[in-house]
Amino acid sequence: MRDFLDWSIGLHGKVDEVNQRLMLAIRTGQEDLYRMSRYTIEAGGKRFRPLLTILAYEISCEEPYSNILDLAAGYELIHTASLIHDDIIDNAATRRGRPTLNNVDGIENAIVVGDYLFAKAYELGSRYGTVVSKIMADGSSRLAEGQILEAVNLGNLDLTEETYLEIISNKTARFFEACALGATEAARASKETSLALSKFAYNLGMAFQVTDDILDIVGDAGKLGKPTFTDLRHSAITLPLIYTLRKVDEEERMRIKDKLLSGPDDKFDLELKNRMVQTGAIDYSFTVAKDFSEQALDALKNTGKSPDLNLLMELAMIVIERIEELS
Ligand code: GRG
Repeated sequence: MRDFLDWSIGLHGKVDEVNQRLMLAIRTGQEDLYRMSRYTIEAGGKRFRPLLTILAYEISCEEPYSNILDLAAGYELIHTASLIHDDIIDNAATRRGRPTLNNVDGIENAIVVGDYLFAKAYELGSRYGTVVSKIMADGSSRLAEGQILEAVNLGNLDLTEETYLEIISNKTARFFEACALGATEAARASKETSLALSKFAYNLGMAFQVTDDILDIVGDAGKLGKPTFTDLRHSAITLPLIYTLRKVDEEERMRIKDKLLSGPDDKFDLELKNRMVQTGAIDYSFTVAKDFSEQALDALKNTGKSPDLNLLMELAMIVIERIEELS
């Protein structure tokens, strides 16, 4: 079975070029701002969004991918800014296998670094014209909408699967979609190509986020580079919990609710994880993730054949195979 690292081996050159653009974009004479910005950029990450942007561009036109590197870097900057702000909100201690920026340089500085990266992202996006800038802005607005919809539903054990899907659609999938849409617009792709790639990216994002939520429960913290059970600790209601609550009786439901709202409890985390396995909640969530991955593959079925298309198709499979790899 191939994992994400195997998948990206042939793309290391592209990742290096994206990293160079990122370093150029964040350059500033304000040394502390530069150091803090570099800290988060150098922590790495999978660079999913820039790679998706580059591959979508290459599939859409014959131009060299160097044309799209700034946009790819712009998307990564928005993503990184959102992670910095997310870590502040969650008071998270580690990210990408390192102490978070809020942990190292304090919340006040981390807020500003997030804002700075966000501003620099738009500087890069603006090089591609107003339509691409608007696509970028729409993707970012959806991130904020998803984050707030999630926040106002923290601890809401009546959250429906439908609202959960709306949250992850906004906070993850729409941004993946924006990467593909920005790339196809910059490439002046046909409507069909643009639709196929954006549909692929959206469903990939959905599969990715459902998988992420499963891994938060069954994942191995060491392999993930971040702690597990963070959703439960922050009362974020995700699909495995929604399904479990549907399956248990009222008494157990009340007990889970009390326990979740009464603060961290390692023993209860493990107990709940076991219940999620027993009730079939993990299997069900996996089926949902798989369904999105299949829809992603389906979107590309009439797009022809090319090595880049094969890479995207493999990605849609690898995204859900992460569950075995990382748990
Ligand atoms: C508009 C900048 C901005 C912020 C809006 C805080 C916030 C409000 C949004 C955060 C939304 C959020 C945390 C979405 C989760 C997205 C996600 C799946 C993160 C993990 O992505 P990976 O696994 O991370 O690609 P790496 O580290 O590999 O890049």
